[in-house]
Order: sequence, then C-alpha cells, then structure tokens
Amino acid sequence: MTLSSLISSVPKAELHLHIEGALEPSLMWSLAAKHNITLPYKNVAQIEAAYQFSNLQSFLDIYYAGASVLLDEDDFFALMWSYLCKCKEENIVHTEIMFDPQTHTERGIGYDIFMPGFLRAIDKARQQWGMSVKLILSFLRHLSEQEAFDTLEQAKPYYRYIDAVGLDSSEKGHPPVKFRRVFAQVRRLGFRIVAHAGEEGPADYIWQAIHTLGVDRIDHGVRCLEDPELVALLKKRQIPLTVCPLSNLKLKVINDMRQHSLFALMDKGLLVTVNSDDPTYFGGYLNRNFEALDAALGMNKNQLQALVINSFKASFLSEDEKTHWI
Ligand code: ES4
Ligand code: ZN
Repeated sequence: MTLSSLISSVPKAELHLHIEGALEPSLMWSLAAKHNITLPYKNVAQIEAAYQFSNLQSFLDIYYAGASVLLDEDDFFALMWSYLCKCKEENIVHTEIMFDPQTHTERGIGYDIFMPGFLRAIDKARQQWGMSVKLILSFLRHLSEQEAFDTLEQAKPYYRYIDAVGLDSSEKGHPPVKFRRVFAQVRRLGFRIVAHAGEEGPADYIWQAIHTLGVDRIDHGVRCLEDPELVALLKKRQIPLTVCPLSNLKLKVINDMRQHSLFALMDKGLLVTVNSDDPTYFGGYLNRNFEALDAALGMNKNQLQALVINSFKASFLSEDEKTHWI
C-alpha cells in the first residue's frame, strides 16, 4: 500500500481544529446570499484568492470577517456538518473541535443560536457513523480576562457538552498569564485545558501555559525548540503538541515545508500530533497535512503510525476508549 492510501485509510483523531476555520468559501458565499450580506468579493474564486497571509494577524482579520455570515442556528449546523462530512471522508473517527464563542457573541449571536446548531450536527454524525466528537470552548486572547470570565459564565447551560477550554487568537502581546485567574476558575469547574502557545509567540509563553494555566496540551508549540530546558520538560511530562504544518506554512511561521520541525520534535521524544487548524483557509484538511509533510520531508510508515497513535494518546478520550484505537 502506498503511503498516500495509508494516510487516507487509517482511522485517526484530529485535536486542533477551529470550526470557524472550516467554513468553505462556497458555504460563505451561499450564506451571504441567504442573509443579503455584501462580501468584499465578487465570487467564490475571489474568496479563495484572498487567502494569502503574511502572519497570524493578517489571517485572523479575514477569518473573523468570514464568520460574519454565520447568523442563525441552521448556519452553524451547516458549518459543523460540512466539517464532520470531511472527517467521515478522511477517516477521522475522533475529533476535538474548538469554537470561539466571542466571535459570535460580539456580533449579538448568543450561545442559544450556535450551540444547538453545532450539537445537532454532532448528534447526527454520532448516530449515523458512530463518530466521536468533543468540544473545546476557546477564549479570544486579544480580548480582556473579564470578557473571558463573561464568556465562561454564559456557557453555563452548555457545560455538559464542553470537554475543554482553550486560548486562541493574536498571540504576541497577549501572554497566557493575562488569563491566570479565569483558567483557575476553568480548573475548578473540572474542564481540561489547552492553549495556543509558541506558534508566533516565544517559548516563554509555553512555560506560562504549563505553569500558570496548567494546560493538558499545547496547541502548536513549535517554538519550544528555542529552549532546550522546555523541550526536556515537554518530553518528561509527555505534554502533547498539536502541530499544524499547512498552517505554519501559510502563516509564514516557516518559509518552506522542508523547514518544518515536526520530525525533529518527534526525534526528541515529544508527543507530537498532526492537525489541520483552519483547513479551508490553509489549503487542506487533515490528510493534506500528512501529504504535505511527506512530500517535503519524506515520511515512512512507522512515522505515520506513530503520529496516528499519538493522535489518540494525546486526545481527551478515556484510557479505555484509547485502547480501542491504539
Ligand atoms: C488560529 Cl492558527 C490560529 N492561531 C491562533 N488563533 C487562531 N484562531 C483560529 N486559528
Ligand atoms: Zn489553532
């Protein structure tokens, strides 16, 4: 079997995926038409052509603008359903999906609109395919800690549908310590914790995420390589990194996929996983991320197998559920 067919056929988990970053340009276009919203694009091809980014912020500006077409419950259902259908196609049997409540509440769209839409699609995928799905509520770090507290409070009726709480958006200038108190509350409530750190921000933000927020996983974390002591800690505690190769390339964290440090991180004994981040903006869903690594760096079957095993190991499934897949 070729590596390519193995990549697509092996059952795997995805752990770093922003649902708002899985909005297909064609869905964006049809929702804009449905709601009489004028987009700054003349057609779907122009939307796709606009996805050229110079850094994280240049992407986030377009990503938040794109989310403005999501207005009613059916829109959120369609967005989630579209991604879960891709999971089915790609043999993703378990996925842990981040959503940004503040991207919607700031526009006057409340939890009672987006959560029922998300949950209806998730239930359908569970029932039709036995797919396993967890949800990660993510705070926007460019907003204040008080706003994060408010967001957590507003989520109360939905706590039983949420497995973890995370931290995303503009990293530089918004260190994890800014959210020390709200994550103390998140821990008291019993949620798992993840945080984007060491994507564009320094290795120090990874330290902060571990020691101040008490994270179970680091999203990205590729800049840990700048600090050997940190690498040693990540290795010793087997704190997973959810790495996103096409994202790193599109956001110019690296200039060429041949520079990607994924295998270097693995060789150092770190628990690394491959993920798609914002697949419709970065040029591919999960399988394409594996393909891109293979094309640039070469991947053997043992490496693929290790990465797939890591995807379950690093998940928030129970130990019993993990053994079913590993
Ligand atoms: C994100 Cl790639 C990335 N980094 C930080 N925040 C994000 N939100 C959506 N995608
Ligand atoms: Zn991300």
